[in-house]
Amino acid sequence: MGEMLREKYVRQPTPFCAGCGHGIFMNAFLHAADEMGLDFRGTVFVSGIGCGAWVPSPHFRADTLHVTHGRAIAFATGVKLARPELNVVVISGDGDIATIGGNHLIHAARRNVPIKVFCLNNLVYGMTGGQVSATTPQGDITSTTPQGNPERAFDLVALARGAGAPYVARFPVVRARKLTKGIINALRFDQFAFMDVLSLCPTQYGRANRAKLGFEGPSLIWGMLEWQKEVCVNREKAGPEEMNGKILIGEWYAES
Ligand SMILES: Cc1ncc(C[n+]2csc(CCOP(=O)(O)OP(=O)(O)O)c2C)c(N)n1
Repeated sequence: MGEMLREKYVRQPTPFCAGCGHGIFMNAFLHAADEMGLDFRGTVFVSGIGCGAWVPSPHFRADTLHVTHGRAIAFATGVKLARPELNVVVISGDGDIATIGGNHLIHAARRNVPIKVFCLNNLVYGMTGGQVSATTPQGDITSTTPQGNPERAFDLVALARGAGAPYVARFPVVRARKLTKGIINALRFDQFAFMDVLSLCPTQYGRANRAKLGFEGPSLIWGMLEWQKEVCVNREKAGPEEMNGKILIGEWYAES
């Protein structure tokens, strides 16, 4: 992160592991905020518990609410109801937003609560030891599924769209410029906006799945970034054959 951005928006050094995708998201978010002139004094950031929840709180020089695991969207809804003039932005992990807190996500989408939700999806519960999450792909190894996850994973874009979210996006951290532009679009959107941010957890998910998924290269982190590039395809450019077995990225606006 540039010196200028750090001085302007960040209070203290972050605790993220080397190669953590949440750090890449944080950098993209602050670039987006600076580019669009997001008013940090008129914005409240809400997060639950987990490594992803640490992105805004205690780091951002803004009002931040660090709340119970799984309840970030519920608190954010309360803030928006009480102070509708504030921008309310939720930044938290996939465990927080889509697993223990999944019910709040679908109802906020259904109600079209005008808040912005960024789900930092690293496919596991990173902070507490790499347990299986509702977004862990079937067959992948975690500390609680050492022989492979027997369950299907949520497709968070399909879930949020199905629940009625008028703006849904998905971007991987390896595509930092696309991610930054998407963050600007989400923050400018005047209704409920949801982004599935494909983050990376080298420490928990990466080490456990290195052999299975072939994270090759000079380092594990390099291998994971290359893997993101390979599996993600732009929803607007890909033909039906290119989409097979891939993760679609881009933006989905509901027909109004
Ligand atoms: C009610 C409750 N259940 C469980 C926990 C323990 N806990 C803290 S963070 C966390 C998982 C975090 O995973 P995620 O939200 O995906 O964030 P990450 O650390 O991967 O960024 C769990 C299970 C808790 N703090 N509170």
